[in-house]
Amino acid sequence: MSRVFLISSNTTTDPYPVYPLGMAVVAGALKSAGHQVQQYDWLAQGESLPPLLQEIETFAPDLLSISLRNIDNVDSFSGEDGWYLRRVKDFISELRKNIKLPIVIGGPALTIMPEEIAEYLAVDHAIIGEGECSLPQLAASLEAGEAVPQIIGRTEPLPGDSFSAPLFDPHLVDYYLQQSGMVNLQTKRGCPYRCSYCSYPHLEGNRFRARNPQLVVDELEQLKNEHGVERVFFTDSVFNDPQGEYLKLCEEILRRDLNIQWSAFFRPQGFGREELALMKRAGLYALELGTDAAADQTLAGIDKQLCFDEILTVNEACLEERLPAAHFVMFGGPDEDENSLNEGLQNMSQLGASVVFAFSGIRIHPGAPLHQRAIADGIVNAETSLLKPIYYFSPKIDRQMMEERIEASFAKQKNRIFPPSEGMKRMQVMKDFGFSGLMWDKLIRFPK
Ligand code: B12
Repeated sequence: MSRVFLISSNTTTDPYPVYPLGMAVVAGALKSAGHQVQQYDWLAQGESLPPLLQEIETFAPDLLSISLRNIDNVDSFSGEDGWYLRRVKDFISELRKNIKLPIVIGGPALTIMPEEIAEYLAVDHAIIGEGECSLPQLAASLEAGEAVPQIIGRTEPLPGDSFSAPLFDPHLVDYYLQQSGMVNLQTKRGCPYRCSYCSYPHLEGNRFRARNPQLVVDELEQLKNEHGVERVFFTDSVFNDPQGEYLKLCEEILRRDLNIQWSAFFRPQGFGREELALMKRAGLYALELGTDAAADQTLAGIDKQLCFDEILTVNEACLEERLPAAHFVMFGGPDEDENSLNEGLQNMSQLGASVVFAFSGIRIHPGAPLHQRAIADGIVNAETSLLKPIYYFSPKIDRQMMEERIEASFAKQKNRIFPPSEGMKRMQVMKDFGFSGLMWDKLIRFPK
């Protein structure tokens, strides 16, 4: 059996430090397959090379696994600072100067553009998609001296109950609890929606694959009892599946009297006060809503398959249940024009006490339908590299005018955030006051 040293290469703290769950999950899978593992988190354990090399030398691994979470920060206002791959490349070339080990890379960022990233980072192997089966398999093949290609394709999507349990490292859990007051867990994979800009169906497949609620609650219980975790974020692409698996999970949490707080991403459609009340009893304390666009015209432009009235209904239910909600909204997407901008800003003002995070332009990810639209609109051509982010901006509106209007409309409101750097500034202020976690939930003042 092999010895695998795992590294999480993510060091961004935007919007807050996020537990390296992908690494923990593949570490769990390797361990179950009989391999020995050690995890190293570049953010928690520091960016200096000597201690890392020391740990690698002591562990004496056969294989080095690097998890790649983000390519960039999907914010059109950021320049080079918001592009993370250069640092990873430099890091890998420094490692190469010191150690002679095969390097394999995986994770969501890699899966978005595997060939281009594998070539740019000059790694030995890159595994697309879920790592639970492929990574232990690679370790075994290399140990047996078998030839393995550089790019390894995806395996069949795992059924929900076969996802590996994350191997939480107690030191890392302590670090993240201290930094952001929470760790994370996945209750299902997949997304059946077709929002034209989004990479989720490509990353996780286009049908929901839910884990057995008992398994999830076992893990939550373990996090609470063994690691003192009181808050988690469920990392599901969409938490509220129309089949209602999410409600079964809440019922199981209640049945086991778990008393843990959690938050998740929701599609703002198909649930109301009844569901919210159940979730709140089960520990839901804040909702991140994938509202995505502000007006019916731009919602249709990204094929969101919902309309603003539905968003408003969900928002009102959240306010009535006194649950903090944040809407993530991108302006400037397909079919944005002056009319939809005006309507969108008017719509945002109807969201009351809830928070709105607005973005300008939409990051084009290869393979997403927006990519084709961007080609048709002359923003990129089929050969343009998307390794460094390129943003879709509707040709029907002037970018500068649009951004000025958003800023003016949001001015002097604590719970309306634009440009995205404004959010980071407010988070920093709150951090300085000793807050941690999502933090945006503290911006909400419910009407009396
Ligand atoms: C949940 C989530 C968030 C939450 C995280 C909350 C929390 N407390 O955990 C929030 C909202 C905070 C967030 C923030 C951001 N996110 Co985010 N996020 C996600 C999401 C939906 C899930 C990630 C996750 O945890 N998955 C669960 C774990 C278990 O899966 P995994 O990491 O993919 O690991 C599996 C495989 O990838 C693989 N694997 C992992 N490592 C390895 C290693 C090897 C060697 C191998 C072989 C395989 C392998 O095996 C694992 C098990 O199957 C993804 C989209 C998605 N559906 O994947 C985006 C995603 C990763 N995020 C993205 C981005 C950009 C960001 C931000 C930079 C945006 C921002 N400015 O706010 C920040 C960065 C946060 C940070 N500090 O890192 C992008 C990255 C794409 C890109 N262009 O870079 C994604 C892909 C979404 C998108 N827009 O397309 N995010």
